[in-house]
Amino acid sequence: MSIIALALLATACKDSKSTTSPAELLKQRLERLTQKGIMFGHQDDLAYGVKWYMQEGGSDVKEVTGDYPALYGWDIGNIGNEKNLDGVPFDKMQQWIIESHQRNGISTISWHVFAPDGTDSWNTQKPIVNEILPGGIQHDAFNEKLDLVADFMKSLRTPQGVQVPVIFRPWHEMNGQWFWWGSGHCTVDEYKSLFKYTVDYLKDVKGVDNMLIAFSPDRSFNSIAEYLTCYPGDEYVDVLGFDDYHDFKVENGHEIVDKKLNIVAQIAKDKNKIYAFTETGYDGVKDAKWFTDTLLPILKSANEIKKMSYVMLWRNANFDKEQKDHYFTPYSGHPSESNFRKFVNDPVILLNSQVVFD
Ligand code: BMA
Repeated sequence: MSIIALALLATACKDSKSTTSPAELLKQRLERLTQKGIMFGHQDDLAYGVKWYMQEGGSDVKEVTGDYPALYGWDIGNIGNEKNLDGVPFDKMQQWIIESHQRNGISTISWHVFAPDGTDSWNTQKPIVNEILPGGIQHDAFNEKLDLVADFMKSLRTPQGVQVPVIFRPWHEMNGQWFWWGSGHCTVDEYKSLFKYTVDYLKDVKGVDNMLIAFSPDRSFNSIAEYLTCYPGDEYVDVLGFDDYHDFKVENGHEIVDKKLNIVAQIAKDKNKIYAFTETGYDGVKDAKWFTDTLLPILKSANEIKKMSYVMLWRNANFDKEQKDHYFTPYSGHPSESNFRKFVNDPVILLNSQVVFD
């Protein structure tokens, strides 16, 4: 090879290295980690738990298992204010995302959106989606919300200036009827436009390059085609997800969830995408063997089709502040504590210390 060719090759290698975005690096890391196991995640894990509130170092998962989760969920609903919709201060959320990244944890961010006119996510009285899309009366104000989201994403930087990559999961559970972007409150085309607009605006207009994008329908699908009804396209989605709580409460729930997660695994395999069980849990963990006897076999069954990236349990609402059965991982003293330890000790489940050396 001539000197010139070598120099060109060196430049090309250098360029490709310098242009790898934080999001792309996270994608590569997630792909590597699927070979190790399924990361365990928990919403708001560091912010509060069943019996504690906003204490540095707090984590119900750590209290019970001795280790932090590998993945954390956060929600930016109410962005632009001091605290999110569940009382988590945005500056603390930012700090926890950075700190957990520094110990190799990964964060995913959902968004229970308040429309610019104040309409909360669950208020489906009037159509909002067409009002925030281009041409709609709330469009400019919606862009300002997206500006806030972009600022938050960009603010995720270590003291050394390293950008922290996250998995952003906008417009989730669109096939349920409870959110104003959900089924029956906008058309499928409007939904797809909204999803694409959000991603394009954040990435192309605002230059956010530290987020992967997750697509997360709820349980209302029974086939690949149904799952993909609102899918905005391969170029818009990095992580295929699925949220399901309700199916666990019906007869044969185990088999129903198993079938649905297998569908997601199959699509991920066909599309060569990362996939995850993006939200689940059994409120109050009322079955003391739920983790090993219900959840684990479902995860393993999907994992046979294609290796899964993570499973995330929803938040542990604080007993003093909220309803008393809205928690999804056991706390110290809970009847399912030892079962949960058994679950996380299964070789396929990864906690924080198992994702350190990847
Ligand atoms: C729901 C509940 C609500 C919460 C919302 C956003 O599932 O936990 O209490 O406000 O998520 O986190």
